[in-house]
Amino acid sequence: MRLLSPRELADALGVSESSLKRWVDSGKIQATRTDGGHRRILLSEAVRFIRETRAPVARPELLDLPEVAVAQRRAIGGADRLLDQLLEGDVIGARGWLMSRYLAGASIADLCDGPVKDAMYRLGELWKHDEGGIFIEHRGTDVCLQALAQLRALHDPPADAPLAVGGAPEGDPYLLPSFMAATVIAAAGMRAVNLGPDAPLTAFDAAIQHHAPRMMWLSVTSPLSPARVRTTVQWIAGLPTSVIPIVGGQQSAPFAGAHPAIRHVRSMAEVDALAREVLAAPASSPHAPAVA
Ligand code: B12
Repeated sequence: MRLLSPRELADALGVSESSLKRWVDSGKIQATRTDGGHRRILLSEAVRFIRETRAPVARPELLDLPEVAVAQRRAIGGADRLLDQLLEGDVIGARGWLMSRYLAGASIADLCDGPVKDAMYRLGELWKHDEGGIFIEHRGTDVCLQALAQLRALHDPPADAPLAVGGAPEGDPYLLPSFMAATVIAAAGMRAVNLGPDAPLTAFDAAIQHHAPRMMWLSVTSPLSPARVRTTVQWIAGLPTSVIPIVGGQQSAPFAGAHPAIRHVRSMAEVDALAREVLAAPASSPHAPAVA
């Protein structure tokens, strides 16, 4: 991740270098020192500071966020603007829109549960009766993924952080919900391995064996037959008790109450809360199962 000098961050924020150095020396901004004793600030730390203090960013391009400058020039706009950007395939616009909201303090979970989900639902409603809709839906999905990937890249949990694996079941083509879960989990501080869409249970088995995760998420958007639900529930029941199984998504209702180990949740805010719960629990402690 990029390291900034106090001068670079000061210029980006439109403050003096001496103020910036004072904030570093008083601990408001964490910094490391080079061999020569110069202060260096991780981009993720600069972003944390901006979010927490609501500091305006005068020159976002100096933080490698030129799309935020574009969003500022366009005065960001409300949720309708995001929908327009998805409909037009405007990656720069959507990245700037989301990053601006994030810098202004919105959490990734709230952005996913709110404006991104709303825009994708509205896009689906606009295009569901049209042949061209499939193209628009795929492109809108890709624009969202690119914007979320930029937010995910700001979070780099340590190599020894607890890990979660997840994805969407075999035959389920939906990319966005599982990527959102991975992004929210990484932002909470866990490592996340996203198997993506169309992942057979054997792929989950291999990932669980390889990574020994503390959490597993299953994102169900395409309806599953009752027989598939039964098989999947049995598979979840056979997981090591050290793994918390979370199931969510538009077509996940049949999993609610299907087994005491399953945590059936509806939103990315709940995924965020569960990830933070795992991070707060000691590695060896058994996780009390709960049913929503
Ligand atoms: C993009 C899209 C597609 C794209 C997918 C591209 C891709 N690779 O991802 C394509 C074109 C492939 C597609 C295909 C189809 N689609 Co489609 N699609 C959509 C659309 C517009 C957006 C989906 C999306 O990304 N939503 C955004 C996400 C973020 O919302 P979400 O899934 O609800 O996730 C939120 C929560 O549910 C929760 N959550 C989700 N997962 C998880 C997981 C965990 C662990 C947790 C805790 C929470 C959680 O958090 C998220 C954020 O709040 C939706 C509209 C809609 N209402 O969603 C239709 C929609 C889902 N599709 C629909 C249909 C009908 C189809 C097709 C059958 C069309 C056809 N005739 O072929 C096919 C079926 C594909 C299949 N094999 O199942 C219908 C489904 C109707 C129904 N209820 O059954 C919808 C609702 C459109 C509509 N209004 O009619 N689709």
